[in-house]
Amino acid sequence: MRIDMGRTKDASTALTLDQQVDGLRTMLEIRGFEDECHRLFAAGLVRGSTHLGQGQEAVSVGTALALRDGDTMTCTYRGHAATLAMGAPLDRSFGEILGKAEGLCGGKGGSMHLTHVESGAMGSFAIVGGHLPIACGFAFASRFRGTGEVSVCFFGDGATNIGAFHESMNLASVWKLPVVFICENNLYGEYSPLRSTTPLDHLVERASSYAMPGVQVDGNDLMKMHAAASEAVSCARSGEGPTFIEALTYRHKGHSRSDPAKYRPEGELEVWLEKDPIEQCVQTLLEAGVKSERIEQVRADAATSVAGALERAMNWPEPLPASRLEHVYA
Ligand SMILES: Cc1ncc(C[n+]2csc(CCOP(=O)(O)OP(=O)(O)O)c2C)c(N)n1
Ligand SMILES: [Mg+2]
Repeated sequence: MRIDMGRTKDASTALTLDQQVDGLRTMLEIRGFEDECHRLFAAGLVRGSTHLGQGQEAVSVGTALALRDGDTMTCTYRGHAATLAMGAPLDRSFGEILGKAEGLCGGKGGSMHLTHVESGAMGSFAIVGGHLPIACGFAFASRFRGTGEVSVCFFGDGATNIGAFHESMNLASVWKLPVVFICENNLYGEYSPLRSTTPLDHLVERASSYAMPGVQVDGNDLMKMHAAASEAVSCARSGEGPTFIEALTYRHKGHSRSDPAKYRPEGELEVWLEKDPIEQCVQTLLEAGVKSERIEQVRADAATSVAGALERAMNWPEPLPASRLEHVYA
């Protein structure tokens, strides 16, 4: 489903095979990172909570492949994939989750607040919808400075019922801000199915209220996700204003660490496991002529880099007690 609002040009660019293989490697590293997070939490090595997004990796990775240096990204507490896809280092991300001083935020933010400004990952936000106005702010700053940077904002289906979502969509459209709103529709907000909280089957329809182009895309397909994001990013960069992307996807695990996801109908998870973005990408690459040995090497490389990063992070020292009042507001 598409809402064009007068936009007719297809400004998307296709990924080369090498870029697709790189995308696969990043998705594998993110999956490995999150599987390890699950294990670390279960082992009691981490304080706080965590919101895993196994199954949603192609949304972040496909989008990040459409960005360039200087572009900014804001995301939610389910933000490991988005932050790593932008280029945050694996070891310092593990360090953050483990509360180490070398962590991305000095170990003070934890799983819900991964931030790596150097790669444009401007923050993970735990208040649902709270970062959409901030994404508009980054877009406004880019336009004001004339630097051509694009602001990309990831949020969930549940966030589209929050006031800040509507205010941000409205303002971005009126001011034609260079922002791309990417809704990761994983069918649930916490334990509630989408239709029990939202009167729409297709969230992309929300775009039309704000005279904004919108597109619904298979968020489990790396190449389709990249095509949708690259078109939206290119339009934003050339002054055509914002786009709303509804990426259809699914989280394999429950809402957070403590949720066994018993509310899901029987068989639903299995249907989505068949549409796993990683295995779908592998299949596409094999059909495009990439040798299976190369794929196996990428899998092995990703596993090695995740294991190495975790080992380094585990060996880092705990923060010094004196650092507890640094970087906090009194
Ligand atoms: C303003 C606000 N209200 C309620 C919550 C509690 N809460 C945390 S996650 C969540 C569900 C959000 O669902 P969705 O936007 O679909 O994102 P998902 O968790 O599926 O990625 C809620 C209601 C919150 N963090 N912030
Ligand atoms: Mg959701």
